Amino acid sequence: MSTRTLIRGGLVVTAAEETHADVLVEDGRIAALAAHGTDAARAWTADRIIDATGKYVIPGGVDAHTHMELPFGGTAASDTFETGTRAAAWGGTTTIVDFAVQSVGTSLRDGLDAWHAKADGRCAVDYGFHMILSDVNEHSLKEMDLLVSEGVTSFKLFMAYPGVFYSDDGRILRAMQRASGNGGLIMMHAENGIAIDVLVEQALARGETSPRHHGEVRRALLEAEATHRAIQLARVADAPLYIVHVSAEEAVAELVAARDKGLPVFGETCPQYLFLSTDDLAAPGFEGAKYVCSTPLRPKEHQRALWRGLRTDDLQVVSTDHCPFCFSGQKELGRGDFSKIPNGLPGVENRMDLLHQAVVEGRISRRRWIDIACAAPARMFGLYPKKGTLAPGADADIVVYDPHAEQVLSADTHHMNVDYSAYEGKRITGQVETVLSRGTVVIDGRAYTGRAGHGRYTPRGTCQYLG
Ligand code: DUC
Ligand code: ZN
Ligand code: ZN
Ligand code: ZN
Repeated sequence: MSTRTLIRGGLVVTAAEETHADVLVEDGRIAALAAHGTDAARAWTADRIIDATGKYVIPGGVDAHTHMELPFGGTAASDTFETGTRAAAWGGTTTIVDFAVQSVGTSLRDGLDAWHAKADGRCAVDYGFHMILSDVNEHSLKEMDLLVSEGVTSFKLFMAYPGVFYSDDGRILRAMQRASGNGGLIMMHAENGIAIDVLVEQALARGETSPRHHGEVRRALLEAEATHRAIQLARVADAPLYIVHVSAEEAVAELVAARDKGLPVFGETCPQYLFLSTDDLAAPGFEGAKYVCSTPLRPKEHQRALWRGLRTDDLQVVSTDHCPFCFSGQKELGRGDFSKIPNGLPGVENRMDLLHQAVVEGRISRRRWIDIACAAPARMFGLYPKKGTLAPGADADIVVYDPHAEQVLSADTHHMNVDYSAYEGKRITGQVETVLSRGTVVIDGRAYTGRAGHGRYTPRGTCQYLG
């Protein structure tokens, strides 16, 4: 049975253009777009008509960096694939790319199977996987080729977290060389973890145990140094490189320098680095634990370089690094020792709104909003144009966005499974009204109408930024 939905009268915004157009959806895909009011559009019939007059019609968000259920520091991220993807839908994100984890001593296959077991049949929106490499060896290097051919085309390595996820320079180089040959994209957590661990030990010995010291020991210079080193290793391996969660101005400068040389180096930042700062980390008592993530929040002055990088396309993607831990019982594990606070912030539900707020404030254009939140992540990770745009043949992942609605972000009203909001009390102009995932209405005028298991695993192609 064919079902047709017509989204009528809105301003269609993609990364490439803005047009007053009607969008016809058939069998889960976009069948056609036609200028609003034209004979072609008027002739369309549909089972359901969604009136988008005065609203934006935008592609569903693509959040290319989430950690549902991630085991970390003796606990696990509090959003499951079910709760986290539902929250994503509420926030206008219709695709996530989460990180499957290879544990030390196990294969990539085991890690990937384990993450499929967590996610399959539970997600509200579509999902793909990157693979975290924790144990680079002959076997796992060979497995990378297989994963690329199966649609897991990107691999995260850590220069931080010695003893957990960490890879030394030799292992990093080998993985980059492999990626150079098989079309994979290396994603780097660029912080010098060996040096940071020394500073952690020294800080704790001085009795500096509160959350703000997390930000102090994870020095911006050590993010910049690791970023620089990762770029040089990628040059030696002749491999493209994507730096995740860039937070320091000095790291942006490394990216700019590499890109000015024409190197295939890409960068991502996250809303927490654009909107929050060490002021939040230094909140009274133990409240700052809510803002402990790595890379850490930086002094406000760094934000200018991040916004500039987004405008100049030296940073291409904004994703959330969504990795929530409840304050009660989880963040509290680090009372008296900041190094035991599980690292991560909630945000999968807030990204589209926070970036729209940046449009309202004149920091980025409306089309750039859609680029950094939808189109660029889809291109970066081989999902475009199925995801990330509105065009005939694309999946009908569509958000009707009310640019005039006023909302206040709060844990009282959010849908993420976490007991605080990193943006508590923040006023946002703009709100998601209706969301379609492959043509199915999953948010209907601020009501959830989706279901666990609607979301499908989505294998990916290789990075579409490369020639
Ligand atoms: N950073 C975080 O904040 N959380 C999970 C892993 C990471 O690299
Ligand atoms: Zn119109
Ligand atoms: Zn990371
Ligand atoms: Zn992460």
